[in-house]
Amino acid sequence: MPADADVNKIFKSLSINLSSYKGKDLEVFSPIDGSNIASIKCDSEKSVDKKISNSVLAFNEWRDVPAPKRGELIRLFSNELRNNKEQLARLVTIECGKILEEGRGEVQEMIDICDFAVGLSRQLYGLTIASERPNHTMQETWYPLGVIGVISAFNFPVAVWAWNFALAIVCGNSVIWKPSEKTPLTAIACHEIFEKLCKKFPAAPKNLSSLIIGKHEVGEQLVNDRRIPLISATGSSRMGKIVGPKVAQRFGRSLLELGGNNAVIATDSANLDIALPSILFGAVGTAGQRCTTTRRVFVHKKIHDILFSKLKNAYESIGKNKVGNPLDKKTLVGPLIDSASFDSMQNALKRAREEGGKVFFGERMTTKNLANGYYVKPALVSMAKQTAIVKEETFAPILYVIPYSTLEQAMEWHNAVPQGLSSAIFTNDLREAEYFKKRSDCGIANVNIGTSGAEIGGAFGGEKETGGGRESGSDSWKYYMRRQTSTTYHGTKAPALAQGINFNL
Ligand code: UN1
Repeated sequence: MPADADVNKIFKSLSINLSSYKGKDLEVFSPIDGSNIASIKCDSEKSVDKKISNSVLAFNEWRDVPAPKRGELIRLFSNELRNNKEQLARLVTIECGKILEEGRGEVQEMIDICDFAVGLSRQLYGLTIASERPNHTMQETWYPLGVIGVISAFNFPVAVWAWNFALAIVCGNSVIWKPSEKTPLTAIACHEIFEKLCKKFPAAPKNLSSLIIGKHEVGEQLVNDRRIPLISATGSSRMGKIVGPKVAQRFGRSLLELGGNNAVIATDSANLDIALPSILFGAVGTAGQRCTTTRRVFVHKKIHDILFSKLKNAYESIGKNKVGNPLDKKTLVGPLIDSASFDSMQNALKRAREEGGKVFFGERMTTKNLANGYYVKPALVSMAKQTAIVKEETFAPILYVIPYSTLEQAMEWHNAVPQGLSSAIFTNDLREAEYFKKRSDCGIANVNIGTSGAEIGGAFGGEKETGGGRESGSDSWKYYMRRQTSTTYHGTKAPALAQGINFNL
């Protein structure tokens, strides 16, 4: 079926009428075959402004709805996601090109964070703190923040939004979402499913969720608007370097989840049956377009040749049989998002060769009937050392493999990149594992598990140019609330002053 007919069928089965979104501003293409799947209207400066005002009104009502009731709305939303998992997964695949199995994983990630948020809605705990003064009660309470702006990227078009959305909503906020201009359709689908639900949920105010479609200008408008106390943005470090300071300038908060240049260290005690599949999924899964993708492997020189030859065999067979239409069951690697992404991959491989690397595979493949899709054989690059190109994040399936002699040296190379998102060690040696966790400068440090595919229960994010934000599980919900300390006096005489200060007439 042509991709646009497939998209129309999905929206029909979701009972979503796309007509109010149709327009001439934004052409949406499927990376599967480069075909045009929709023409969409963009928001104007005026309509964005109106949506922000409406979102403030929604917040003013929603903040007073009891948190467990807010959780009930998210529980109903997760039911809708469960019921429509297959259609949504297919839409994710058609719009961003990841294989259907990973499209399903993405929808599952939304369901999981909704479940987490439902439980959280009864656990937004504060503290009671011992006061130094008699008859004083000191408390710390969390209150909702306001309108939360979410800017999401094409590679996880709905899951990362859901991490922010589900938590922000149970915390009592309203949300404005600006999805990537490459993936507006999945955003429209999720937003509309939520909208329909809100209409049947009397406690939900109008415009609890708002969607803004457009290019970077509309994103910038959100970033600069003082009515939005938190901007949560996912994308490149280049984007984060613009967003972070702009939000800070108006004393807003930002939650940034930016680039990664994630590495694996394979020590001489590594179990290769564990290391090999983990490195492969991390490096070629989602066609190398995850922020957690494995981009560098430091291999102990004793096992370098054997691991490299196993990797090479695996890459060869993936390149031969497993790259293709992401809707086909046997495919493991779908297309790159677009031609610009292909060009940046080829450019990186050229630089890798110039810097002394030996490049295997990485070339474009033409796939029957999909001539306008950018399909590549994932590239494997043997490097003697970590050169300049290895330190850059190229958002494509390129894996640099570098031998090392001591773990200290590998650790130093590991940390010598601007980004600090995810990392992993493969070892059977407890001391090496603990040393690695202590020294890795990343937000995520795994042992005998690859760099990508984190569960929602942990806090997700990283240090340095990854932006420092933490989304999803653990106590990330605190980003979406403001903390208030309150001391109450319940004595009968004039209250004592703190620090024992006397101030008597
Ligand atoms: C991203 O690429 O922006 O850990 C998010 C993972 C996924 C999320 C990736 N759960 O790979």
